[in-house]
Amino acid sequence: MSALKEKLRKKIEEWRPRTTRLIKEFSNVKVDEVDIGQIIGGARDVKSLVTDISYLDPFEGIRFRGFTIPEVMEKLPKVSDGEMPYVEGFFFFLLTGEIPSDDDVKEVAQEFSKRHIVPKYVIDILKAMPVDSHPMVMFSTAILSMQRESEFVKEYNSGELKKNDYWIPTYEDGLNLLAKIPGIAAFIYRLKYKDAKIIDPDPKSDLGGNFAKMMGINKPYDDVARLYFILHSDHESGNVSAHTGHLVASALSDLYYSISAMTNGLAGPLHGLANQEVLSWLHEVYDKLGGKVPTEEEMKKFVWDTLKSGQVIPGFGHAVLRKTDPRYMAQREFCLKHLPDDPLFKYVDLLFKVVPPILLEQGKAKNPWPNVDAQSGVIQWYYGLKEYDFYTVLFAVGRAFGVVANIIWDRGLGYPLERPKSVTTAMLEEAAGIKK
Ligand code: CMX
Repeated sequence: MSALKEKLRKKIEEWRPRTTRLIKEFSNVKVDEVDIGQIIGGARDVKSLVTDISYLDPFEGIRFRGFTIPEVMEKLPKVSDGEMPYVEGFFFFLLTGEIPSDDDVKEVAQEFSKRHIVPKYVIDILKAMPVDSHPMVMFSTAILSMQRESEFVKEYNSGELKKNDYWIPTYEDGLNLLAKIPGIAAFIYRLKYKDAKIIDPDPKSDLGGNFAKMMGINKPYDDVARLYFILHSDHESGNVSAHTGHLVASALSDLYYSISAMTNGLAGPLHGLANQEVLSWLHEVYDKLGGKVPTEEEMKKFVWDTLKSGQVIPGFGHAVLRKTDPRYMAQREFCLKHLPDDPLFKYVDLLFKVVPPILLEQGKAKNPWPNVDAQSGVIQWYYGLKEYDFYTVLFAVGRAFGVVANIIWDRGLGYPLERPKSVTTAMLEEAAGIKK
């Protein structure tokens, strides 16, 4: 057993009695109430999920295993010739809650390296897909096609697998999958946009460095990849992608089904696709103004025109956050350091100034501040990744690290099938005292 798996076994076994005790002795304790607004309104704020991997405070933003983004960036082991932590170390941290040593990072890197080869049939499937397939469809299909590899399914079907051990083959599926998805993403990119000129992986390089190499983008894109995957990894469990992954896995569907489903949830314009939408929206302004940086007044007019046409301003607002997303701020800091004079960053910077007061004046959005998606595309664009319908695939690679870690723990703690109750409209009317 690898050191990480052994550590995880110990942690899960130590943690399990806490969950068991809560369910056995305190099942009837109320932690929340639900009103009609929440039932019709997408279960907003209903406390009905549990995860110890990240927590999202509406005003502070995300904490991964108790640490803010700046703390994670400061504490985790960094690549010697870069500014960002290893994704491998970050995954160790998500799984265990411990800051990894250099040896821990090395072990995860070795695990990924020995599992990185993408089966040939996946390559054939991707090549056979219509050229205008969205990269998210290709990514999700590639993941789903590998379901036949599932160790969980093999062990479950053997009839020998005990419930307390469900997490073990899930862990194997998780590592197998995470090791392959950066290569699958890069393959899709090169196939679709670079005349199928595929670049071989460098299994000796860390995950971020290898990804940059396979994408064919020079330094510091390796650091951009590390930053991007870490920031997008987890945002507690209620967001559409994480929740979908958890929900599908709760039926004991394996990780290939769950992560493919997670990807499909992420592909919506109100969620991960917003980063693509931000860039296409910014380019509308860019083209209209012939590339010149708009004045504040011109930008305000563009924002109002978008709102008046009934569209949302992509990259702004959030279902939980009530302040500027710290993931936005981390990327903004990166931009201020590495691309302060980039014209598109100037657009984004201007939007940061003009959009919140306009959304406040319009009075609909509960949170007028920017989210992660408002800032991420501009960095990709700057480093030459200009095909913005690919951006959500990058988000999905990152999100998979968080969702895999969560599902391994779900299985370790024996969380059951998810099955909320629905009611009819007539029942709600009756509860509201509406007379027919
Ligand atoms: N532009 C215009 N209107 C907005 C808005 C925005 N950026 N954000 C919210 N609103 C509107 C909503 O559409 C809603 O309008 P209606 O009452 O007419 O339906 C109203 O304000 C209230 O919405 P809310 O409670 O503030 O927001 P929700 O929790 O319903 O939705 C979100 C959250 C993110 C979907 C929404 O803010 C939005 O559509 N933002 C733009 C898309 C975006 O950036 N998504 C990415 C989020 C981060 C991620 O998951 O990747």
